[in-house]
Parts: sequence; structure tokens; C-alpha cells
Amino acid sequence: MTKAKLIYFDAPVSRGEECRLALHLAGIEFEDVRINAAAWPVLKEQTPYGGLPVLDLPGHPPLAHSNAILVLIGRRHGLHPADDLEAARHEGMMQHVEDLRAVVAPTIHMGAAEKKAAREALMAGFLPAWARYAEKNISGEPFFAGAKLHVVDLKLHMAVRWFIGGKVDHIPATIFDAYPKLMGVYLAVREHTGVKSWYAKP
Ligand SMILES: N[C@@H](CCC(=O)N[C@@H](CS)C(=O)NCC(=O)O)C(=O)O
Repeated sequence: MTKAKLIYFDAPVSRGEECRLALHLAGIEFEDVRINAAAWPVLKEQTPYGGLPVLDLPGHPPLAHSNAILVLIGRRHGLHPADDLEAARHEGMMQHVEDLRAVVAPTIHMGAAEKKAAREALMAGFLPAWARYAEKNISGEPFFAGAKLHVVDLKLHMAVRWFIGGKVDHIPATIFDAYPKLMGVYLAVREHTGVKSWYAKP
């Protein structure tokens, strides 16, 4: 292996896409390995913790867990704070996004009636609370900590984009409209030159 390899499912979403964006913004040339569902059961057992993304760096054991991957890329390439306390504050928000995914992901494979009930319950409690806490901890503008984009912003962007696309059944696409700082991070990342250049790639 001569260059970094990011392994994820064949979709521009979630934990994999935020790591691809971080690698791209860091200027790291990497192999973008996209796994199809049929290949996953065999590969799963070969990954460190049974999940994707996995980052392979030449000469090192594979790295797993999106936040660990993002923090490593961020630290090495100026996309994560050098100050350890500020870094921990960013990592807290990154964990907040993981908490959101952990609660919503189990509803994806539910049957129709169970899914409707579960998501309506999330809309009545967990999701507005999640957004409120996210909003409360965004200290800057337009990004999480001010003028500069960090890996935490990529993570927040992917989380917001998941819901506001209107494709999560029983969750209105307007869910985050009342949270201007959260929406501001989403928009600022979407409009970032480096992010745009990733999506302009052939
Ligand atoms: N904590 C891990 C979670 C990894 C995870 O659950 N990834 C999902 C895709 S976003 C996955 O691999 N799902 C397939 C499976 O668990 O078999 C991370 O942050 O990367």
C-alpha cells in the first residue's frame, strides 16, 4: 500500500462521507474504496470493530471509528484545534452527532408501523432536544468555532443533511429550521470551496 485508503459503503453519506471530505480538505491523496452490500459480511470480520469507515495508512494497522479517523486527520492537517481543551470541546460535539446516529439508526430497519411510532416519538422528544443542545454548543459563526472549518463541522453537516433532505420518513425536512447556528454550519460547509471541489470531482 503506497497511499491512504478509506473504506466505506458505496454511498456519499454519513460517517464515510465525512471522512472522505476530511481527507480531501486535508489534501491527502487517497484510494476511495466503496464496498457493496454483498461484500460486507466477509469484510466485516476483517475490520477492527465490525464497522465502517476504516482508514488504512501505509505501514500502520487499520484505523476505525469515524471520530478517531477525523481527529487524526484534523490534528495532522490543521482541521482540529491544537489547544487540547478546545479540541475536547469539538470532540464533545462529534460525540453528540454519534449519539444522534445511535438513536436514529435502529429505526431504519423497522417495519412500517413500528418505524412510524418510533420516529414520531423521536420527533416529540429526542430530536428537538438533540438540536437544542447542538445549537447551545455552537460558539462561532459560520462554523462551529468561528471563521475556520474543522472536522467537527463536516460531521455536523452530514448529520443535518441526512434529515433535511426530506427522505427520512416521518421526520419533516424542516426539523432544524428553528436552529440557525446548526443550519448555518450546514450551509457554510456546503458552500465551502474545498467541499464544492469534492462534489465537482468526476
Ligand atoms: N462507531 C463507529 C460506527 C461504525 C458503524 O456502525 N458504521 C456503519 C455504517 S455508517 C456500519 O458499518 N454498518 C454496518 C454494520 O454495522 O454491519 C464509527 O463511528 O465509525
